[in-house]
Amino acid sequence: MKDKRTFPEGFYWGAASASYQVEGGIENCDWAKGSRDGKVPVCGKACDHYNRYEEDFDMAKSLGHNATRISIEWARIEPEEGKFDMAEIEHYKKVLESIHDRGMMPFVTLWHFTLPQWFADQGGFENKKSPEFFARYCEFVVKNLGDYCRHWVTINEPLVYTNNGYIRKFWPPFKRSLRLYNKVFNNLVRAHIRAYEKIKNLDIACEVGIVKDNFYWHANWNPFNKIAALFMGWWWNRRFLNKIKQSVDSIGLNYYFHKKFGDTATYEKSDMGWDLYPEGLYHTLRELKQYNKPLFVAEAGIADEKDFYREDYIRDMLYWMHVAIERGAVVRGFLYWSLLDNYEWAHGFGKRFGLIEIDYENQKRTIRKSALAYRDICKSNSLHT
Ligand code: IFM
Repeated sequence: MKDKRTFPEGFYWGAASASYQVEGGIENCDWAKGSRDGKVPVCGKACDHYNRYEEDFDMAKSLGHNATRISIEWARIEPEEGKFDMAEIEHYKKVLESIHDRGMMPFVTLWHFTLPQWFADQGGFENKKSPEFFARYCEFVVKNLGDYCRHWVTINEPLVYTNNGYIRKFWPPFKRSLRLYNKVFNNLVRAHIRAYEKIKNLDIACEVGIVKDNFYWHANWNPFNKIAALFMGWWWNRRFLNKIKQSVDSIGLNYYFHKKFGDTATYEKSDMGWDLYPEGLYHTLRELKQYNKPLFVAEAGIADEKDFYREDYIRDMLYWMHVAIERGAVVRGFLYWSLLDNYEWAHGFGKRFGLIEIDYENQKRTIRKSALAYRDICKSNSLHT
């Protein structure tokens, strides 16, 4: 007989996306400049989600989702330093209303990698004034949209940002400098804390969290490898969180990677070439238990154009998430990355993470088979294993 695993009552089920990756038409940010300079792929119209969000949320609802994660584009809200665009606030108000109208709970990220060009021109998060700039923007958004959202996230994946932008030269601002890396890391810590204070001053009852990009770091028998895994657990997973832990109400986990030092095994891989290691979700959730904050999986997903692995990968991750819950992790939701195929940053549109396939020629949306399997889990709030 099949084993039925039921998730906590009121569990949030859905998918995540981010403004620049899906909306289209954002030209006044550092990524758009990077594409004009030929350093990253052009994003252009992306999925035209800016105009098609109702159709997209209809599909999410039909897939049994009761939650969705979006982000607000800073460059739209504050296109020039200190000048805020109320028409864009109205736009996001409509977006949030349309999420609520479909019975879904919005989780909103205030900053998901892209910087307004005016801010990038002043050094972005290298600038010592950057925490204040960021907090002022966050305060403005929450003042104007606070009635429509209770779950705010300040920053998405701070270490991915610092690593790709300041070590690997892979993302704007395409630099390699440990000094700047540290500076940006520290300013992101301050930016989060300052934004947290300002948002909580406006509305003490809303939830303000962070979304952290954690790996499952593990090792074979070798003690040096074990030390390497322990060090990386601190360096990558916990160092940022330890600095902001007094100023978060919840922690969102993005889980994509495991790294086993001294490993000789081979694994099935996604189209990104990333190992499929669903058990890592259990370990990364367990590691976050020490912060005593409610957790949610803010992203976990797979690039899989043929939709060959996705259903099993989701099911396996949910199995491990359930084990983590059984063993005491307070997990309140799972947001698959991503609702739609989208712009995968330096990889462009070729990598397809979506529950919904996008034909970029005509913007046609097609629900993938795996999305229907996930729908059954979302609707029944349970997993049959
Ligand atoms: O597409 C990204 C997203 O913007 C942040 N988390 C990881 C995803 C897949 O790489």
